[in-house]
Amino acid sequence: MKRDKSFVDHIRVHCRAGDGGHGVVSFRREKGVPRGGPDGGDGGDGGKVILIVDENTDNLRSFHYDPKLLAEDGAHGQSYKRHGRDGKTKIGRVPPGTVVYRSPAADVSEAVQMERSEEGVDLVPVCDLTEQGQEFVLLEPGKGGRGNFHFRSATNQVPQERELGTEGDEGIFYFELRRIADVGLVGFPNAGKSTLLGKISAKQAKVASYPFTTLTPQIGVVSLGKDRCTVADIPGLIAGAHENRGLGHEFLRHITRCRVLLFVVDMPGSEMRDPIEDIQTLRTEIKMYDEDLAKFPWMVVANKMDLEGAEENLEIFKNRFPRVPVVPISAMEGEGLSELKGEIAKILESGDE
Ligand SMILES: Nc1nc2c(ncn2[C@@H]2O[C@H](COP(=O)(O)OP(=O)(O)OP(=O)(O)O)[C@@H](O)[C@H]2O)c(=O)[nH]1
Ligand SMILES: [Mg+2]
Repeated sequence: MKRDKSFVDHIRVHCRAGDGGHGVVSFRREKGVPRGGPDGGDGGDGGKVILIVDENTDNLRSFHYDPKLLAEDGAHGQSYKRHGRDGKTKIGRVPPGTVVYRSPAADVSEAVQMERSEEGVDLVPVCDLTEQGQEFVLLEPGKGGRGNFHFRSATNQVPQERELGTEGDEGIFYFELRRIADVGLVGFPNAGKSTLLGKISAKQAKVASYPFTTLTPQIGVVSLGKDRCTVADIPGLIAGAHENRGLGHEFLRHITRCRVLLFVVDMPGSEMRDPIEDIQTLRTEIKMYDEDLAKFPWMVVANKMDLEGAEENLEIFKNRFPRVPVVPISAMEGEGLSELKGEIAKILESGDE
């Protein structure tokens, strides 16, 4: 697992609920009473760590600057049976679509070591925060201990006992933003993804960018008859992406945040590019990165059908991959786009169930 400070859609956060305050041993002091009864108060409870979904927060940037959620400890008890103050709850505001994982690491340095290790980190999914206002208690706090006032009895007027507060839960978590669009356009540089998105995006609907990373995938709204969907233009992948070549992991992470994948290939190809090889490389990259990602519904968009050699290559391609759905288009000339939208609607429906 890689982390780069410029990417704030994926971040390690050190979280700690507050410890409970200790109960105390104390005895009343009053004029004329040489030895008063026990009056040691209880410690306060620690503060919880809570995550709240807030749609006004559209990224995890605040955690980039301050990757911690540390709640306050409960205060210790005091004499006169005074209860220690409870620690304040720490609230983290996250955008809808935040998925939280817990690392087995006990502290930040161990987590960093695990990230760098060959085996990677076995993260445990903790919660998937989707609804505006949704709250999730990430960490439970420690309880305050009882003061000696509680330990008085008929036989023991001067109890020296008290309880210590318990420790709050602590851990290393990863917050990740999920789902940037319904459909992801995947392909090598220059395949025509941006051209295609420009052509199929609804004219009025503003094509929003997704500004949370340096890669800035563009998101377009595409109308499909009475439905609409969002389509993300993910910058071109290159071979070796799963090993993180050319920011590969960042591309691939965006891809995991779509529901279905459209592989855009340059069908006429060139001396450098062969559509069959391209698809094989792209599929391999995806599979090597994440087996689950390889199971996403997908199809091929055969682009640049207006160019010479495209038809012949398309035949060869279909023979080579008889079971892969292929839609031939020319993004530039606007050919085949309504057929393509029909296929997008179908594949989205199939992935719906
Ligand atoms: N002839 C022809 N050229 C096309 C077609 N679609 C795109 N192009 C051209 O191919 C080049 C690359 O198109 P882009 O849309 O920028 O490609 P891209 O996949 O977004 O590339 P990256 O952003 O680098 O990954 C541009 O010069 C386009 O004009 C097409 O259908 N036919
Ligand atoms: Mg582009």
